Amino acid sequence: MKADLVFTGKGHAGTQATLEKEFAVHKLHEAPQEDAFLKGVAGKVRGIASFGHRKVDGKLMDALPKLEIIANFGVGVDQINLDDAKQRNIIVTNTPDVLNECVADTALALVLCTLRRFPQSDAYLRTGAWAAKGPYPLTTSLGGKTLGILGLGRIGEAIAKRAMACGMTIRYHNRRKKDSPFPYDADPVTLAKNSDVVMVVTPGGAETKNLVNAKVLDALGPEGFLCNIARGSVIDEPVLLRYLQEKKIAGAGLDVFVDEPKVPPEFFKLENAVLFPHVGSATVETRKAMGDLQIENLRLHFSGKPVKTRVV
Ligand code: 8YV
Repeated sequence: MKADLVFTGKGHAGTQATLEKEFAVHKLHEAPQEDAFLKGVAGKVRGIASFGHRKVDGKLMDALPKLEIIANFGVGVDQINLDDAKQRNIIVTNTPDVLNECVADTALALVLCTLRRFPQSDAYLRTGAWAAKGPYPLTTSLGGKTLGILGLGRIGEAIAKRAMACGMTIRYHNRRKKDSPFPYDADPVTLAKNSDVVMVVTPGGAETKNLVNAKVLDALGPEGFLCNIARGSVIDEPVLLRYLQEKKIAGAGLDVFVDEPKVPPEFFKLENAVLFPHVGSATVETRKAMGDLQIENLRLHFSGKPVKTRVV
């Protein structure tokens, strides 16, 4: 007998195809009427495979009283209410580590593109400006600059390694000081003050909401750059937009936004921002590895074994 699973969104095609072969899958995101859908499957669903931004909260958990496990596609689990899961003894898994290198590659690309303005210089050539106006204006080097990592975990360490290869110096802030060779700053404002580029790598969720606010951007200053590979919610987005418009910081490189895939169109007009459509982990290899880990956790759980990467 196949165990019954709910998908919360459209996600990685190969992963979803495998899950559909091995489990009896019910697609919440395709239901014309969520309440009726949930009532129809409530008696049998034992697992959720979470894809995308759909909230998985106590209300959804209570609508599925036989729920045992929520397996997330992704390392970030901010769309899942972990306290609600814990209270109900529901296991939550994620997909850590397999995406570290790819996300760190994207983070370094953001730094390179933001400081060196490579996307803008590509557009300069394509629109004929090189021939018409002469060379692209000079930009600024990575070498000799300080990268302040806000959230030095495994992804942050992989970013540090790459940035050091470009001649950057590393410092960091975490809630707790780590056993790390890099200098520690006690709060985000001090980190921003001591850095040329701040890279946000914290988890999302309530605890980090608007952690990067006007005070942090003031400390970064008009020569400073901000990059975000974490979650849009960590930065006060309207404040960041204003600081970029008014050139109160030098520039920003953003892979994540508050209300994805919607990005405030005012960002599109900025010459001093580089915008990626949340491609941090988006390679064929890494997305397959993430899906394989999500599937493995579900297989292990439903064959009575402990899961591999448990969050709660
Ligand atoms: C993915 C991510 O974009 O792992 C995460 O937390 O943000 C990314 O790797 C996302 O999970 C795909 O839906």
